[in-house]
Order: sequence, then structure tokens, then C-alpha cells
Amino acid sequence: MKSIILKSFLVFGLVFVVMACTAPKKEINYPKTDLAVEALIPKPLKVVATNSAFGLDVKTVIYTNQTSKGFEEVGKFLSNRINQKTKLDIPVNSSLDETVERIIYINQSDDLESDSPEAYQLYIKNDSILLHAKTVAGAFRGIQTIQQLIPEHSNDTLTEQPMWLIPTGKINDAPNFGYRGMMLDVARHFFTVDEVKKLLDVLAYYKYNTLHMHLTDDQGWRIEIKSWPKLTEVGGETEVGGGPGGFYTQEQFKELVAYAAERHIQIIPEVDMPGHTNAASFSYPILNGNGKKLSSYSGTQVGFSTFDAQKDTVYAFLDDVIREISAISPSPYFHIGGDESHVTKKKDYLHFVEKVEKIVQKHGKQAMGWNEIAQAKIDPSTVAQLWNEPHNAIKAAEGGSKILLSPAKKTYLDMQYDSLSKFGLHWAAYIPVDSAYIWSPEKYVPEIPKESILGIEAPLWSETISNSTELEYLAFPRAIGYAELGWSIDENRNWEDYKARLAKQVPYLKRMNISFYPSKLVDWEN
Ligand code: TNX
Repeated sequence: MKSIILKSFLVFGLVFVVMACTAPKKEINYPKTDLAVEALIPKPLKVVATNSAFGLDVKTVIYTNQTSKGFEEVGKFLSNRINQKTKLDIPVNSSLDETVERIIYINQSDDLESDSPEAYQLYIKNDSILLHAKTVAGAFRGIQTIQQLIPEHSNDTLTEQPMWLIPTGKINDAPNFGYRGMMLDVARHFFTVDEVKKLLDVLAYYKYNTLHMHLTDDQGWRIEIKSWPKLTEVGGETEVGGGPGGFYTQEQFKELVAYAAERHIQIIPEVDMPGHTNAASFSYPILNGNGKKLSSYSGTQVGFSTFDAQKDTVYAFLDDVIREISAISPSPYFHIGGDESHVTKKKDYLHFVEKVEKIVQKHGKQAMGWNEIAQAKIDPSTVAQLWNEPHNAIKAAEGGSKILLSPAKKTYLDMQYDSLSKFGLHWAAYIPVDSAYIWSPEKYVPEIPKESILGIEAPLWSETISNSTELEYLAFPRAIGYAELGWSIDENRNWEDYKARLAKQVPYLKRMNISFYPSKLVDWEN
């Protein structure tokens, strides 16, 4: 408690000193604002408007807590984004000299209402923006809010310099769910490192914290495994429709992990098994368990392949694969797939899941798998990802597992918007932008209590898409709505209100060169 008081004293003291050192201030006649109606997505927990403005301009600096590791990087990230949007060059932790008139102070503080590590508080006044967060991740979420509050256009009439006016007030914010993810299938079609980075940038802006990468499937194996090189030499060369495929070297995967980590996003690797394994078995036929002659596969049918669950070699192979990937993957989770293993005998499937779960644990990770894995005796630390069968997910929750919600009818980003959609499938549903948003993760399966829900994830399967433009058509704008479903509480969510805020994302999406689908349900503002 003492240290909190001391810290708050230091913060306010610092701001006071900065303000006192600055030249005598001319009164600025700020226009009336309303922080409560800003187009923030996801919608913050609590907003109180004080109806004036903070003027971001050349006389603004960013100052960060320099004793807590990582805060300065968050300050630099914000400075960089301000530069992209306004061309202002805002110094971070420079000497606070007499030219400084306004400060954005990013501070570590344990004194927040929420227990969440991603919680933050913003106090926006005329001369200062104070961002308080317990952790660097919280500070990073907080600077997304600051970024979103900066208007597209400056006001050039208040002072001799242009000012970007940020509404004053207080924001108290924390996520409803600790896990807010998107999944990208890079196996059906390969996506390059740069394409994945572009996606990560937008996910970070909307406060996602997870990208699950579906790295292997019948049509391709996308990650280098040094002890089994043919996986990528042979299995990496195919994709749906006969294209060239591709794969990430371990160095490239590390580069993606690091890029995501700078944005406080974890990358969860998935090796899908025992089904969806044609590419692996075609590379190393000793793994094959379906007894048929193998060939490479570039179609889109599912459920015809399986590893041989009775062979020791298969588990030795998986020990190598899981060890090598775990070594370059800091996320606590390793996803073992487990879906649609239609040609694996039931008893083999159960045996396989239980064995592989233990291998994952041996390498220091928690297992995650599609809802089918709950047919096996899974450990309570293992996460079941609900996609099609609530009864399996309910069973997993009863056993103490956490459930990740990805119901296909609601969250599958590869489902078409309607029958005219250029890409996508519709086996689960057509999912227009409103239907994607209008549901409650907490109430979706009444038998699964909120305490059992880890969070939500929107999967983007890539049978019908092969580049960023096509990816963006399916992912956006729906992924923006899922960001809000994961972060904002039900009471704060409302389609009409969300729709108006979504409409205002156009300048950002354009600046990021995102080819979103301009659904007619939204009155897009340019
Ligand atoms: C079902 S969802 C699958 C994927 C397909 C997807 C297409 C799941 C666990 N399995 O293999 O890509 O449908 O929508």
C-alpha cells in the first residue's frame, strides 16, 4: 500500500514538475468533446467524459516508467503509431525541457480495480494523459485505446501548430476474457511471413492476444523440423488447388513469434493429428495408418488420413516434432488438433490423444485440441476448443478443462457472408456481419459456465483463399466484432452502437491497406 501511495505521489509529482517547468501557458479554447461516444473497438468497460480536450502536438512528449522493464518499448510503439497517423515526431523519455507542454505518461501501477494483467486506466486531461497498467501487456492494450482516440484530422485553428484533439475523461478498462484469438490455416494455402505480420498488426490494434497457427494438414506441412527434413522438402511443396505451397524455417517462425510478442500476442502452433496428416505421411510413409497407397493431396475433402496410433515410431516422431516446435514457441499452449479423424479406429484415437497429451506436457506445454479430444481421458490442464459438438465440450468442462469457444456457426471466418460472397464455404452457416456479432459467448452453451470459458477464437480456414487480399475479405470486418465479443462485457455490447463505431474504422483500415468486405449492413464512413 505504502509503495502505491509513494508511486502515485511520484507520478503526479512528475506531471506537476513537467507542467511547472513549461513556459507560461496561453489559454487554449478547447472545443467540447465527448469521450463516451468515441468509436473505440473493443468498447471499454467504463468511460467517464469530462468534455474538454488534450491537444496532441509538437510540444507533446511521451514519458514512461523506466524502472519497469518493457514500458519504454510501449512508449516507442505509441510514438511510432502517432507518427504514422499524424507525422508528428513525439520523443520518448527525452529530457523534459521548456519546450514541453503536454505529456503522455505510461506508468506501472498495481493499484487498478481489475485483476486482469491486461487491465489499464487512462486519465485524460488538458495537459496530460496518464496511462496506468499493472503489466507491460496492460500498457500495450492501453496505447491501442490512445491510438484509436487520435482523430484523423488536426485542428489548425487553436494554436499556431496543428493539434489532434483527444477527448478528456477517464477510462477504466479490462478484458472480459483472458484469451482473444484468431486462427489462421496456413496449411491449405501458405501465407508468407509478411502476410502474417500484416494480419498481426491489425489484430494488435483491436486488442487480440492470440494467433493460433494451423501449421499442418493433408495438403501441406508448413514448419521446418530439423530432425525430419522431408516434412517440408516434400510435404511443404503442395497446397489446395496445386499451388507451390511453402513453409516457415525455424528462423522465420521465431521471427513471427517475436513480431507477435512485441504486440503482446502469443502464437500457438498446431500440428493436427492423428487425422489431417496426409502431408506428413506422404513425406514419411512409415507414419501412415490408413493402409492405403499415399499420394500428395491438393483437394479439400477431410477425414481420409491417419497416423498409425499403434506404432512406437509415430510417437518417437511426434516427440521430435513437439520438442523442436516447443523450443521456439514461448506460448504455454501446444495445439494437437484431433478433429475429424474419421478413419482412425475409436480405441486408437483415444490411445493416441492420451499419449500425445503426455508428450506435450513432457515438453513443458499445456495441450489444446478440437472438441473431439474430450472423448479421451484428458487432463484438466488440457483445453478443448469447441467448434461443432457442444456435448464433447461440456464433458471436457465437467472434467475441469477450460473451453475455448469457436462455434462454426458463429465464429468461422471462412463461412461466407451470404450466397454472393466471392470466397468462403457455407457448410456451417452464412455469417453476415451482424450475425457474427449478435450472440453472447457466456450464454452460447448454457451448460458451460463462464468460469470454464477460456475465451473465444475465430478460425480462418484457407481452402478458398490464398493471399492477403482474399484473407482480408473474409476476416474483416468480422474479426473486429470478435475482438469486442472477447473483450467487452455483454452489457456494453449492442449491434446498433457497434455498427456505428465499425463504420468509422474505414480510415484506419485504408491506412493499413486492408481489403475488408464492405457489407451493406454498415453505413461505412470515409
Ligand atoms: C472443418 S473445424 C475443419 C477444417 C476445415 C473447415 C472448413 C475443424 C476442426 N475442421 O478442417 O478446414 O471445417 O470450414
